[in-house]
Amino acid sequence: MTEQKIEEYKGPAGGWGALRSVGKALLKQEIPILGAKTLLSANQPDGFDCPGCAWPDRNHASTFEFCENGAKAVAAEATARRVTAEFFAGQTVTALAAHSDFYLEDQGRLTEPMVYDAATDHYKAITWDDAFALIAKHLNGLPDPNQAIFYTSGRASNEAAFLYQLFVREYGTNNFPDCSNMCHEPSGSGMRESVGVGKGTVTLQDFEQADAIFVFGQNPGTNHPRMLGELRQAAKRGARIVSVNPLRERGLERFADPQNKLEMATGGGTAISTHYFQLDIGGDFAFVKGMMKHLVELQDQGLDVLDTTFISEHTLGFDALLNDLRAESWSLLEAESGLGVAHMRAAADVYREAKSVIACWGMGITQHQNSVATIQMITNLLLMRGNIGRAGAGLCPVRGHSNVQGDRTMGIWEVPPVALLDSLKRVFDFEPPRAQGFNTVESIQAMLDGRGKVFFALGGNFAAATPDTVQTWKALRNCDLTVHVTTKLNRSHIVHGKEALILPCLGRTEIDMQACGPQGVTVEDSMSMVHLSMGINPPASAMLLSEPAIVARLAAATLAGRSKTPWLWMVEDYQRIRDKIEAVFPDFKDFNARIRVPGGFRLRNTASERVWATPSQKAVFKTHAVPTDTPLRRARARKGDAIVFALMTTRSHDQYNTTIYGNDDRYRGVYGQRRVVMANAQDIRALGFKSGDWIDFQTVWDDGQERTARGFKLVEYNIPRGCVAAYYPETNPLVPLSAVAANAGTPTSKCIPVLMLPHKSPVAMGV
Ligand SMILES: Nc1nc2c(c(=O)[nH]1)N[C@H]1C(S)=C(S)[C@@H](COP(=O)(O)OP(=O)(O)OC[C@H]3O[C@@H](n4cnc5c(=O)[nH]c(N)nc54)[C@H](O)[C@@H]3O)O[C@H]1N2
Ligand SMILES: Nc1nc2c(c(=O)[nH]1)N[C@H]1C(S)=C(S)[C@@H](COP(=O)(O)OP(=O)(O)OC[C@H]3O[C@@H](n4cnc5c(=O)[nH]c(N)nc54)[C@H](O)[C@@H]3O)O[C@H]1N2
Ligand SMILES: [Mo]
Repeated sequence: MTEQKIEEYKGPAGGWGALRSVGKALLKQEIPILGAKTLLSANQPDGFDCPGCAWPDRNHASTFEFCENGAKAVAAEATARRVTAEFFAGQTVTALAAHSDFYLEDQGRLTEPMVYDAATDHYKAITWDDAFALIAKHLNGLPDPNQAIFYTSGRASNEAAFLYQLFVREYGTNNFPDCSNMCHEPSGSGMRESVGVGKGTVTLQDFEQADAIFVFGQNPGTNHPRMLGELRQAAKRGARIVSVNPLRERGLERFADPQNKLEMATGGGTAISTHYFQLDIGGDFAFVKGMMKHLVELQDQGLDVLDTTFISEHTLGFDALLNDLRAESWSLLEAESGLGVAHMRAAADVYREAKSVIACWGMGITQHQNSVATIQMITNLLLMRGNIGRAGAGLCPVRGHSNVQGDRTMGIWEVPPVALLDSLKRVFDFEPPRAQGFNTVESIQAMLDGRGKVFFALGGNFAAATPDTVQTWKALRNCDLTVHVTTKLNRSHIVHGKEALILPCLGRTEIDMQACGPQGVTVEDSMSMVHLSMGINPPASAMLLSEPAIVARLAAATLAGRSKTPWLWMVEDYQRIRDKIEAVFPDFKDFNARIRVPGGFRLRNTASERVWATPSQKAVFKTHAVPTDTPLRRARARKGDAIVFALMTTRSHDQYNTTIYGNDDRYRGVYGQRRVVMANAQDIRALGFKSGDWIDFQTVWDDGQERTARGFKLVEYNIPRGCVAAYYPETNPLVPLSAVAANAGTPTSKCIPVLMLPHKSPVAMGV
């Protein structure tokens, strides 16, 4: 572990720091040689798709692109460490529970299926057949299939996800909570209403042609490092890059490409953002509205800043928006964004001076109560100048997990489209359930009040990733059975139901051998490119099964005698699964042929062709008032403006969601620790604290429940007053279950009203 210190990071993002960090990760996982070979196969035509993130790669066929994030994710999977039955024999689950999340994952790859034995409080080995029989017994014993809940994390391949949704629907429910519910759900909801597709409209080629790129609430230096390559190229050819973020993220300021000899030799790097707007947490809605108001003012003065031809040919709802913007008060927009009108005008001027504009966004936009409306404001902004459906322009929600978009395409969706259900019925000859299922938050509520009895997870770490930790743990413990398909040990296996199973699976880097030979799987990236992924490493253990095989064998065991689907035959050769995918989804025509082309193919995106798949067949301008009844405002009205802070719960540089690689957040200058709170120096003083003091967080909510997270060290940081930042998942106990985005249900993890009180009890372990 590194020494604890706070020290401003002055270098560029990327560069030597990134190379050194990867070297350390490989050493830590004890895989210097295999690891290096594995790294070189990421995102290569004959290699595996990088499990790091959903950012696309250049044709999936270019020379190796170095990525610190990807390298760490690959190293974590290719680790030489193993968690065996002996490991579990050595510790009770109660003893395991006392360890940190970091410790649990750090033990290495799971090697065989395990079942919880309540008599001894140990996990012990179980055969695959017995494990499937146990799950089948529980599922078939439920009076109503809607009492079973099937979670998905976004790493599952298209093939695994397709079989999974088919199995669950043949079983009889649409209870498909997934990580997307906590992530880009609002992007899908907002864009579908506005432009008829729930996916980004741009490709990497658009990044080569954009004159301006806006990055709202996203930290690519840490979470999508390869995106910095595109931003760097854009900056070099003179495109303007505008960052909108309460924090000055290093990767958005300066980046050195580890593959560029000159930048590496000089330590210089390339300046990324030409403009940086440090607004208040949650201020984006008002900020974008202000940008649009400025454009309308200019147009009203006789300047030709709007694309009136596009607006009249392609859109509806503009007049209502126009009237709303004209009537909007600048002072309200200033108060809500935290920035002066001059800033909103300056950002709008960059926007209008650019012929083609891309708008990117991440969790800083989606994890808010008002996120759907904010995404629709960003969409309005682009529509005003026809910046959707032409070269160099468009919407770019930057997805997280490497196949989270593909999983949704395959039907992992608690609100299933009618067309999907009809196709499933036609192709597989069964009656799919039509009722809407539970999303992530609804699943937790259902498990809490006894409506959910069996919880099954295809990947992920539900206990640590979800909000309201105390409630969520109660919910999981309330289940009759919890099952996790997983690569590594994590909190969700320790916080378990009355009966519990851990089912270890192959990772994406590993060779997947089935009856007809080694199999590849497919994934869809954030720009709708679908391509093949082939593992290259020998499996971490001979007893691992692939995710498609686990789902197929479970389906065969559970649906024996009532399913017409040839489950076991389909997994002998994944081309058979892909043929069925093609039969269900018309966009996957010639699927098996098209993925043989290096780089794969792009799924049709109607909005990018200016075909609007909305009920009116037009793109729709959505008008929304500035929200004034927000949890933050209510909390401040109750407790006082000066003491209620807006807390964002965010990622450090050394973690992948709930997987903690280490305790450094290099670009933010935080080393050797995670229990810190980044706060404005004036706020620290005004509260009577000094930098380095310890505080406890307490959520200000109105349901009478106390939510606290104890023991965070105050760090002076360049962040607007009234705003603070701390790391997730440690802060998840603070996020109330009922704090969700309107029309999307996403936990509002970027804006929790909190008090910071003097620290009382010893630093908490765990979560
Ligand atoms: N290394 C690494 N890579 C990852 C992940 C990881 O954990 N580690 N996670 C993956 C996943 S699943 C996802 S979804 C993505 C997440 O990638 P991001 O979308 O970048 O998510 P966060 O790190 O949570 O950070 C969000 C950014 O939003 C800013 N922000 C917070 N509140 C606001 C606000 O109100 N307005 C604005 N404008 N900005 C705000 C924060 O300062 C931060 O820069 O990354 C993926 N890639
Ligand atoms: N407070 C707060 N909460 C948040 C967020 C936030 O910003 N703030 N972000 C939210 C977001 S954007 C997301 S996407 C969710 C993430 O939620 P999840 O997707 O549920 O969580 P992860 O941490 O990505 O899951 C990591 C686990 O996946 C397993 N795993 C890794 N690879 C594989 C594989 O190939 N197959 C299988 N079966 N398992 C594998 C490993 O056991 C590992 O422990 O968290 C959300 N929660
Ligand atoms: Mo995510």
